[in-house]
Amino acid sequence: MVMGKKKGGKKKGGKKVRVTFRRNRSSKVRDKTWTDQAHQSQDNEVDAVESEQVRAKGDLSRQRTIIVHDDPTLSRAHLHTGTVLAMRGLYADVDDGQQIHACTIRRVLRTQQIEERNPVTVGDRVRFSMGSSGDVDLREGVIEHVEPRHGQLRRKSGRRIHTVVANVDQAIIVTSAGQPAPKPQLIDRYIIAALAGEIAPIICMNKIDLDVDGRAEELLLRYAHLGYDTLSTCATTGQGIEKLRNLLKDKESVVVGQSGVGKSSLLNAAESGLTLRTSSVGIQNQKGRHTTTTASLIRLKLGGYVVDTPGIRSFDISLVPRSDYEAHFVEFVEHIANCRYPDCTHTHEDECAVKAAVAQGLIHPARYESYVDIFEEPGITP
Ligand SMILES: Nc1nc2c(ncn2[C@@H]2O[C@H](COP(=O)(O)OP(=O)(O)O)[C@@H](O)[C@H]2O)c(=O)[nH]1
Ligand SMILES: [Mg+2]
Ligand SMILES: [Zn+2]
Repeated sequence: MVMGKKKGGKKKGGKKVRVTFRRNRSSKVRDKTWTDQAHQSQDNEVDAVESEQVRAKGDLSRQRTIIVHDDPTLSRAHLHTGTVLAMRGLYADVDDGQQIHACTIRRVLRTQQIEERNPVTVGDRVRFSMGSSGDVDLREGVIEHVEPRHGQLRRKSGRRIHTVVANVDQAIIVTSAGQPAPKPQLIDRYIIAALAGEIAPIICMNKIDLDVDGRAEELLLRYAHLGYDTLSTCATTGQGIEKLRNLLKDKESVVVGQSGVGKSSLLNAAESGLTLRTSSVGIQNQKGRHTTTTASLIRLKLGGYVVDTPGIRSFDISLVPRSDYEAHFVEFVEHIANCRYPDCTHTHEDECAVKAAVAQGLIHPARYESYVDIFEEPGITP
């Protein structure tokens, strides 16, 4: 056990907490699995490391009571506060406002996180200790506590929950007019995930220079009509970058979207001096994923911060209850009450007011199709 020993004298301030441990958690197998996750991505896409295990029935078996030091006067006095900038394998880079510390995560905290489903992730506000005298490496911090979050973007990754980012106000959902071609359904998935995580979606159509037939602008307009903030940009010519800057200013944002749409290029264009790695289109289309591989938080000189994320090819939103999807298709909402069946899913039912609205041209057929596809297969993006 990692927990507790060194702080034996402070038990008075502790609180008893029931924690469920994974079976065989003390065996080497688990550690190996944990470490392996740092180097593998399971679902054939760029993936962050600090995914957490979703509890499967029978997967977790043992419960123990542990002491958690949660009395601020006793146990937090020695703790530092910081923000997680990036996750690197088993380490979190934590910025305390002055410098960046490589921190590990208290194992008992990880175990609690499995239960509470809140792993340490980019954007988290954390409290950490800097090694005590008994520690071998004094420069290494240990995250002891994660502050409650607002605005988080979560997805499913295999059997795990992957919290891509925490504590952001808005998600800039980037798509591109070409190379790669826009995937409207992926936009809708990101919108659902953002809204479910209490993040405001903004739709950005990048590589607008490749929009030869105006179809990308048309797609963007579809979202503008729904009331979303939209912008069309070209990272190479600077078109729309001023608007992007204004959107980012003094806000906490995450930039999401498929690999190769130009997320990193846009941020480089928006913030002078920023040099995020970008990929060449040629390499991008092959196997190369040599660019952004994990999410990273960047403080902006213009105010606020932004999290650049690796391209995620598909976005499994099965964490969001299916019955919530209708509420995240804003143009459906006014019709829902008129469906014949109160539990209408707007798929197979007759006398469905949403379907009627599609037929009347009040709802764009592509949005409706997207809804049905996502409803039927929340885990798969075609
Ligand atoms: N034509 C064009 N290419 C762009 C634009 N923005 C980015 N690119 C190119 O698209 C490729 C992928 O960009 P990158 O920023 O790495 O995409 P990311 O994976 O979303 O971060 C790079 O070769 C960029 O030079 C744009 O507005 N127009
Ligand atoms: Mg990138
Ligand atoms: Zn209906």
